[in-house]
Parts: sequence; C-alpha cells; structure tokens
Amino acid sequence: MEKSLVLVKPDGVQRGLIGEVIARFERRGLRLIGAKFLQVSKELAEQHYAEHKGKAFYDGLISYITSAPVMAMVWEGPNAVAAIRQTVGSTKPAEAAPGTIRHDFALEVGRNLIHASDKPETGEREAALWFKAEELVAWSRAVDAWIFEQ
Ligand code: DAT
Ligand code: MG
Repeated sequence: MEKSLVLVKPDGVQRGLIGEVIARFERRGLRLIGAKFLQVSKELAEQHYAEHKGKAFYDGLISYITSAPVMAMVWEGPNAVAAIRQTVGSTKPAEAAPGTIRHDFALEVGRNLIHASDKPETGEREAALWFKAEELVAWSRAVDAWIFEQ
C-alpha cells in the first residue's frame, strides 16, 4: 500500500485547520497509520527539505516550518501519493484548483498550509524520517473492502 507523509504546517495549525485537513483525507477513504504533533527542529527541517538547499526560498522555508508546531501524519491507500497531492493542490495556492486544500485555504506559496510527499519513494523516505517504525500502525478497517478494490 502506498504511503504519504502529510504535514499540517504551522500556518494550518495556528489557523485551526488540522481537523479540516484530516476530515478531507478520511472522507476520501485514505487510512491514517501514524500521527504526531511536534515542534520541528532545524535538523529535521533541513533533512526534510534537503532537495531545496541552495534555492532562494530555502531559508524562508526552514524558518516557516520551524516557526510553530506542525501536525505530522502518514496516510496510506492505493495511489495514495497522487490522490493526496490532488486533494492538496498545486504548490502555489493561486494556481491550485478550486476545491483543493491550498485553493480553499491559502493565497501564498510561503504559507501554503500543507506538505504531502511527491512520489511513492518520497513517501517511504519521509515516513521513515518523521516516524519510528513502531509509531506506524498496521491496521485494517471493517469498511476497507468498500473503499479498496483489492
Ligand atoms: P510542494 O510543497 O508542493 O511539494 P516543493 O517541494 O516544490 O512543493 O517545495 C517545497 C515548499 O517550498 C513549498 O511547499 C513552498 C516552498 N516553495 C516552493 N517553490 C517556491 C517558490 N518558487 N517560492 C517560494 N517558496 C517556494
Ligand atoms: Mg515537495
């Protein structure tokens, strides 16, 4: 089953949108397998955003993600990465499709409210970076057969 890390970033937490984000993924049928609320260290932020090191927005990105607590989660499901990115919307909120989280709750790329893994391999890597193996729960729901074809 594909996994994606999802972060409700500091702006989403401050604005009281954790529940809204969780509700959208639950409603979509995705299965939550890990969650924690934490203040992100500079070290974790730098590891998480290593691919962006050296870019003009990198310093701002690190200070944004470490500025206040985040809600970190791992969600799984068939094609979970693409499905979650679709629900999240484009990186720049002004380009995000109506109905997506970034469209519905954000205006600026530097306050785009949420992170989601961009590829299945990234989902695995980010889940392992943010969560210990024992913090991820393998479980099934009675309703799974009505949401997952296999
Ligand atoms: P995403 O978060 O949609 O995966 P990304 O991985 O390309 O986007 O970039 C990570 C974050 O960095 C993004 O959520 C916001 C910030 N960012 C990306 N491109 C930016 C830009 N051109 N200007 C300012 N911030 C940017
Ligand atoms: Mg990304």
